[in-house]
Amino acid sequence: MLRPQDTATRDRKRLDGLWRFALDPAAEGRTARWFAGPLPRSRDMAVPASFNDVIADPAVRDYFGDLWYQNTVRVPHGWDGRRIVLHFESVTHRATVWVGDVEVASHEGGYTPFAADITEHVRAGEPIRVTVLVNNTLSFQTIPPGVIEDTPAGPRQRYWHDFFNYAGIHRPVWLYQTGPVHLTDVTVRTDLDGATGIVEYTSAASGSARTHVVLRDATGRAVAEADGAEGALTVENVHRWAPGDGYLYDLEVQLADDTGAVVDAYHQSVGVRTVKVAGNRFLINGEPFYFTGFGKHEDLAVIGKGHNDAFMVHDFELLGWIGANSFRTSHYPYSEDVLDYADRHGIVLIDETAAVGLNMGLGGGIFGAQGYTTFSPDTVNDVSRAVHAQAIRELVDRDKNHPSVVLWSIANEPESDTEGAENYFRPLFELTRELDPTRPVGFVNVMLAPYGSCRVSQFADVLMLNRYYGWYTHTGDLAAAEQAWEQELRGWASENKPIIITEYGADTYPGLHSIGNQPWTEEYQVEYLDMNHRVFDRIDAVVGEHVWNFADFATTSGVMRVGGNKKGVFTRDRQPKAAAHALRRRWRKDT
Ligand code: GCB
Repeated sequence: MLRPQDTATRDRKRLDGLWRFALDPAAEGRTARWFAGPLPRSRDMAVPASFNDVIADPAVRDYFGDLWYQNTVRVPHGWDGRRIVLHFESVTHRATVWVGDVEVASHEGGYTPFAADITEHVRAGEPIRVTVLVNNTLSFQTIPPGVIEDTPAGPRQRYWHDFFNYAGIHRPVWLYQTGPVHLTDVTVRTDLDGATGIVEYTSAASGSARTHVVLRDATGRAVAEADGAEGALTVENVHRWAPGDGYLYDLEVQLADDTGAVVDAYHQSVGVRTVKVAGNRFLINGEPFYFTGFGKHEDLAVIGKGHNDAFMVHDFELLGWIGANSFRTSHYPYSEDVLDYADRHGIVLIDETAAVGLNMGLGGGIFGAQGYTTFSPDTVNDVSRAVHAQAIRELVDRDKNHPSVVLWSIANEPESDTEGAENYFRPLFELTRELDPTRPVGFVNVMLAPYGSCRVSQFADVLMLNRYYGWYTHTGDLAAAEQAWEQELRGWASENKPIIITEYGADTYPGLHSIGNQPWTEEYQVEYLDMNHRVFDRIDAVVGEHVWNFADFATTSGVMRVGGNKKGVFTRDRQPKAAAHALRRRWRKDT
């Protein structure tokens, strides 16, 4: 799906701002046709934002079920005769959309875009009522999974992931126009032959038209051109996209009618680079790459998972300050603005689906919901896998052209030591490779499936390990942790695959100090990270270290969490803990 753009032939209008908003605890709105008029009992809600923390009411914060958004917007008067599309970058976790009284779209999955051609239902220059029914419940057949339990106090939403179940319209909403004959897809794949860059492209259009492409460098100079819906362009003395050097070419794809008039134009940025796994090395442009950085979250005070440009830029500034060259979009696809920014600034991404918490073994202590079998006909089953497969398709479709994305992570910490897990994951790895043969594929392994017992890592090109030696085990005893960790890691290293430590971290209450290395203090976080780094530096197969987490973040309440998950190296409002300075000394060669 092409992201809306302003081009020579296309215009877009952003529908962000204040929308009307109403909860629907009795799930009556659909039958009562709330979309057919002004939403009853509505209040204001900001878009984009999670609704949960905007309103000062715990019942709203923890609400699960149906909820409604509505806005009245005017279709630009100049769009007469054009094809008009309504596009949502993400609505969490599912949505049904009406324009006026007509249902125009339905989408499952909270982190990927969807759109509806609404040409027939609107007129240029006139207002339209856009109503969105959002539902934020999680079940065994959703990604991520959850369950609604009947308790003596009433139904409760449980889930097995350690971040707050923020929901709502999280990213921009657009109206845009194209001509009736328009591009529907563009795919680019790049390669290098010495100093020559190769850009293979494929485009798809809604009708018959002639396709012409022009590749321009960053100064706007045309460096290659071709005719045809697909082909390969070569660029002599190519400026490669590389970590720290987000050099982008611009591929303009044009459709022309019989008279030669351009009827559609779309711009696809292109970073020319290669990614490959060779033995235990991770190669970008043929050079071994070592990942430094974090697992992050889309998580902010008040707006929750709502996208915010100022915080996005600030987070990337902090990544630069600390010397991080990469991060993982834990635990779901991030805003496309983040992906674009990473492309432009040469930040490397591990791109993850929202398949987090496919592991009922993680119930104990943190998440509450216990006593379930992960893979079974009544829990995570074939239907769940089909939903997971669709989430992978939508992720690859959305992010396939981003040079920053070097590795797909198809799940975080699923159960992976059982036959059920092996059967569940085999086809999902095959699917991902089929969708994108150019990038390595992996998943993130959990401590409950240590070296020797994991049955899913056999499918992965890269081993991604989350380990908390010195935190969840050997708590406070870093010497014992160091031994145990090294022993396990040496086992994994014998598999001759690159290993990225995708999580290691210690909860740290900012301002808490001790001489005696007490867990939760700033000193302990520094010592804990140092211990991990000693282990990594002794093992050649380790090609990356992503600290958990970039910043403190909101999660479900529980005795293991003090005001959220405090493993951030920065606080939730982005102030550095002592560990941030320590990491900066390790990661920035120039300090
Ligand atoms: C993990 C999870 C992450 C949690 C983290 C923790 O293994 O992948 O989502 O937040 O541990 O802090 O426990």
